[in-house]
Amino acid sequence: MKLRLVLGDQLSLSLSSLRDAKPGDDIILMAEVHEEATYVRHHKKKIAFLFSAMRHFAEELKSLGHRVAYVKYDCAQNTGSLLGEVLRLKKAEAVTGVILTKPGEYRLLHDMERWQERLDVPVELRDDDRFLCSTDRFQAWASGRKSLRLEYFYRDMRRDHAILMEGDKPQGGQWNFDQENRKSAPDGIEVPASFSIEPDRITKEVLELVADHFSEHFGDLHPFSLAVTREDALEALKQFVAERLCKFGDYQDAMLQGEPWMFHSHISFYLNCGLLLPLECVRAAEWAYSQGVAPLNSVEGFIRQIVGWREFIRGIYWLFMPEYAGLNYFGASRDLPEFYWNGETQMNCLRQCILETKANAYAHHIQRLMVIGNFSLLAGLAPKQVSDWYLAVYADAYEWVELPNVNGMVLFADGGLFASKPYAASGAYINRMSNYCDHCSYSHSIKTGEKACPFNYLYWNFLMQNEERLRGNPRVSMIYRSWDKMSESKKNEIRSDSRRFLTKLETAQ
Ligand code: FAD
Ligand code: DLZ
Ligand code: SF4
Repeated sequence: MKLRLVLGDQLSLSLSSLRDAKPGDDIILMAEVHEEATYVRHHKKKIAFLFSAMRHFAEELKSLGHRVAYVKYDCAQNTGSLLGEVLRLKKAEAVTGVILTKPGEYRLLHDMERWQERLDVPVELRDDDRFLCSTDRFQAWASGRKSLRLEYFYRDMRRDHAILMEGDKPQGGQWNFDQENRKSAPDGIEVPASFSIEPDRITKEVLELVADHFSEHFGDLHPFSLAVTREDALEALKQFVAERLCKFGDYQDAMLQGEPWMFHSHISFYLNCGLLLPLECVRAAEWAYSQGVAPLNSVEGFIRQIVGWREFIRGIYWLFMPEYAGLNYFGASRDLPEFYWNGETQMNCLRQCILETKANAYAHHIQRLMVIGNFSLLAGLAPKQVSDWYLAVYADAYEWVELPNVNGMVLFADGGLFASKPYAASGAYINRMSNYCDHCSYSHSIKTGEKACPFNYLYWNFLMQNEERLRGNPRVSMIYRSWDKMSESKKNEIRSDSRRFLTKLETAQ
């Protein structure tokens, strides 16, 4: 009898470790364990989502005739670790081998590669083939290239999988419609509600467990309305395609006060734990284009996120780990401000994005990148602290996808392995893409002084502090020409405003 372990983010019937499982022959182990639930202090909603999705998946496996050993978090015999649970089950059953699918995080893979030393039966570690690009394929694509740029990778993926293609040409005559995807949203625009579903009996039980055991963790547990089964995750995808995909492209970068979900898909939770698979989401969007349900700029934009960014980011993670986690190109070292945990800041954009994160365990891409990420970069926050925060607070966060977004895209801690320049921006960008500034006690149009938007002076301060590393970058050098033309008194104001702001940030800790 083989013991097949299924992790919390491996909830797919097509999982490689389940592929040859015959109902009745083997035993499938799923375990809610202290080690995984606390290696960062995950958002309460993230834990509830995963535990409930795991319990529902176990029920589905049982209904297909499989034998499942499911260990609940509060089971008295629970050892608290995955290996502990494998050893315990092995002791109780006549296990002749252990079959695993490689996990999505390096720390756990590193552990599992040593499990053989602790187990006296063969341990088989299979690739996770729920992605469109294997780690070997990415390595081959990357090898010998001077720079790793999404665009070329993305085109190869479109060709490889015949996605939005007409023969060997992209549909619509161009690969990328990003230029058409940068509109701000008018006040009062109607945003269709995100998918939501009432907790069932299993979810209610999990919510109680999380409230009892994880009360110290960040985030609001209630209301809880995420899908926790494949069937409902497919409904969420269907609803996005029918109701929001048509405007996804236009408003992809837009932010509005009180509208956390906008026209995004909200499927990352489901994709990353395996309830949805990437190609089915892509085909659903292609279908919408073919039926005239959504325009090409939306469909291409959405598909680029999935077959482009999502696969590319994963490739980067496995290519550069474990060194990638320790990179710190700018030597940033400031502690994470307390307001990242409670939203208590006068900066309205940050307050909004953090409070929405606390409520939903979700923020959309531009909130993560251009508000919270931009601030983390300009304020020189320590990369490890920033990435631990992102890993904890979002229900879709696993290190393979979180870390390159943080260390590469947001903090440029990798020195530009795949981004050509840091995504640094002043308050003008946030004002252009949102209405947050209308509700802020700072003014985006004032550049220095007490009333000035802190992004304005922190932006120049960041460029000044990191001049040695950035002036030679062809995409930033023009900005330094503006800096060179600035008067000395203006530069001094920027320096002293930044010092005052950053000192206050530190003393508020
Ligand atoms: P949509 O905007 O509707 O996009 C569709 C899908 O494309 C997403 O569900 C996701 O699977 C994929 N996608 C889009 N952008 C990216 C990207 N940059 N990297 C990888 N996949 C992408 N995404 C995660 O899934 N987990 C994370 O932990 C995570 N951390 C992030 C941290 C930072 C600092 C930044 C800037 C981005 C991060 N992202 C992460 C990427 C992106 O913000 C989320 O995938 C997206 O907000 C999820 O919401 P959605 O499903 O509504 O996405
Ligand atoms: C994120 C998470 C949490 C909170 N809890 C569990 C758990 O109790 N049991 C489990 O098998 N997986 C859990 N996970 C997901 C794992 O952390 C994830 O599989 C690894 O980080 C690899 O991506
Ligand atoms: Fe954010 Fe500055 Fe606008 Fe305030 S003024 S909301 S701090 S960008």
